[in-house]
Amino acid sequence: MTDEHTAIEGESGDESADREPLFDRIPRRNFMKAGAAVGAMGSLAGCTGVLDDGDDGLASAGDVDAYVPPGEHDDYYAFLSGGHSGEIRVYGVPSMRQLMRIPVFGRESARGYGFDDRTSEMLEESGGYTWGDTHHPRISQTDNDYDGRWAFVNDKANGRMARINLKYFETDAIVDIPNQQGTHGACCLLPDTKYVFGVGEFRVPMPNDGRDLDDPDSYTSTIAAIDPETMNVEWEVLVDGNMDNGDGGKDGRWFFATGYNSENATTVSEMSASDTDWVKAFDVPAIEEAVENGEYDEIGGVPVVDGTRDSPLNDGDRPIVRYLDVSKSPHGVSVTPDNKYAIASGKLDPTCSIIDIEQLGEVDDPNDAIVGRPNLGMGPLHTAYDGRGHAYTTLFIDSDVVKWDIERAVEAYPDEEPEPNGDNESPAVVEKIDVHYNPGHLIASESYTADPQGDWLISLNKLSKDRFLNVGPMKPENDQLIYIGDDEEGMQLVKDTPSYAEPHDASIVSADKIDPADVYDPADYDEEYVEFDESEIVREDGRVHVKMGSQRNEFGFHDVTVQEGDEVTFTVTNIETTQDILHSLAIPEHDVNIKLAPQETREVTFTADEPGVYWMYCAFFCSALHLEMRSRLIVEPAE
Ligand code: K7E
Ligand code: CUA
Repeated sequence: MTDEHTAIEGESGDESADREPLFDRIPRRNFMKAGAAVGAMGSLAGCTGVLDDGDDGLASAGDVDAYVPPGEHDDYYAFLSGGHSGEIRVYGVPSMRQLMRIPVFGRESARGYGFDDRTSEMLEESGGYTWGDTHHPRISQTDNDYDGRWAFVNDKANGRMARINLKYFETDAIVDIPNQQGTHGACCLLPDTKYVFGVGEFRVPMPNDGRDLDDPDSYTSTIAAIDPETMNVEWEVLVDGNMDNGDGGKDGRWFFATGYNSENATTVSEMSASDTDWVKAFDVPAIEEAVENGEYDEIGGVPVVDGTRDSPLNDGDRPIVRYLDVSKSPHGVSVTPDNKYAIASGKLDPTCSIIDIEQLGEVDDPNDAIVGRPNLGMGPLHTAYDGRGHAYTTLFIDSDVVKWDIERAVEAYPDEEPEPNGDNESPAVVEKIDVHYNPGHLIASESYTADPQGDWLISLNKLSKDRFLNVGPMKPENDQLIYIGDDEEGMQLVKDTPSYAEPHDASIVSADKIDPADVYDPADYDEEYVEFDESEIVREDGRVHVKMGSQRNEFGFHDVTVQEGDEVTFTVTNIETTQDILHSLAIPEHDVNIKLAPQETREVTFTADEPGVYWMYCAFFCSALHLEMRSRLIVEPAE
């Protein structure tokens, strides 16, 4: 992923990329997996022993050092969704410093996102909505490991999926998924990210064109299989009931989705009436075969395969969708690192359901593939893994993270499992830690791969209550960092991190698996690169095309004169090759604002509709003469 520009040494003399990471990465990883003493880790890290073991719930014991000194780098990137702020946030782990924000579904002025022609057209063509609701950031994998290419994230609000290019940490594609109203779950089919799946949550008439308005029994939802390269929807499968979260298996065969409304209801009490709902297991190669054989209807421009229970495609020996009965309104589902089990969390029931993936392909009754139902506590939502055989599940109602032993839960089922009443825990429970408060997702480092690192876990808590300075009625949420690398000491709460509304899921990726560029490569975009001394103005029938370079501290033209009513396009290149040196083009009273990182070109088109003088200026502080970096746009009155 490198190119000739990334190696350029800047005038700012930044050497930080060459520094040693905080912890010695190679030996650390193996010995943490073996559950070595934190003291040993501390000596590597120059540990200072920062935690007390008071009874305030802060930490049980030990001295985990999550301190990352100034100038040092973190070991991991964490990609957190931003919920209805419509973005992705990038944190460093373990420092929990926020490193960057990536706008996805909404305009964002600091990055000029949704202001230049390219990104505003992308937002327009994917529906023209001004906001989105990101929940599940998933990172592309090759051979069940992060490959550093892309992040994907859903839009629960408007049924879309976006792709973020991890060379530039920017959104480069958005698809408006046909036939889906709310796309909730998002995940990849592994080992090689053959598809990105969007899981449709809201059941609607199919197609939703005014038919069946008051006939909720006929509403349906679909999963959509999206090609990660083209971002085209390849096919969809229509099912009974709604769907919620999803996870793809690691050997290319199965995809799992939970659902909470097998009742086909439209009110909350009806939706939670039944004692069981489904996990649906989609047999991907069988679906692909049905598509190849033309066994689908084309709806909304995509092949839609019928995966409802009565479908003939679910009749033979190889049903395309298997419906498993699990306890009431399951929420999260995630596949274990070894691809042995899919674990679905009960939400309105204190158990998780463990599905044996191998047996799923063999048994006649899919319910026979359920091999465990540990009673964990109140409100299990999501589950993550440490690669040492433990699962970690958030308990929303109890405000706990529960650590449990997966194989022990399988052994205990059904005879040793207590009645699920919340008081008696499964013998599989190893320990619980209080979190503050009411966790939704949790994520462990590289938990979605075949090889989790087993050191850090973030609990994404919905409420912070009084743990931070009061900032008014809307409180920050609280992302808590928990050390899970020591099975003897147990889980240790290390850090509270206030966060803006609202992270749902996250992915934590080793820093060395992502290789972002320092400057743009003009070969990666279509806009014309404009050298500073080749700046030119092209005029044609009421259209003015200004092509100009920019550098410290001037634009290619000091004055640009146009006529009132002209349609004006600026193509502007930042010709700098020095990392960190950004310029921008801001034009007051014309809503023009484009960001230009080194070697980047952006284009913006607008109408000059008011005569007058407008100072075009650079909005990034680029040098001591930054304030002087401005030119005039002169709009002459129409005759
Ligand atoms: Cu549980 Cu959208 Cu993954 Cu929120 S979902 S918490
Ligand atoms: Cu260029 Cu400020």
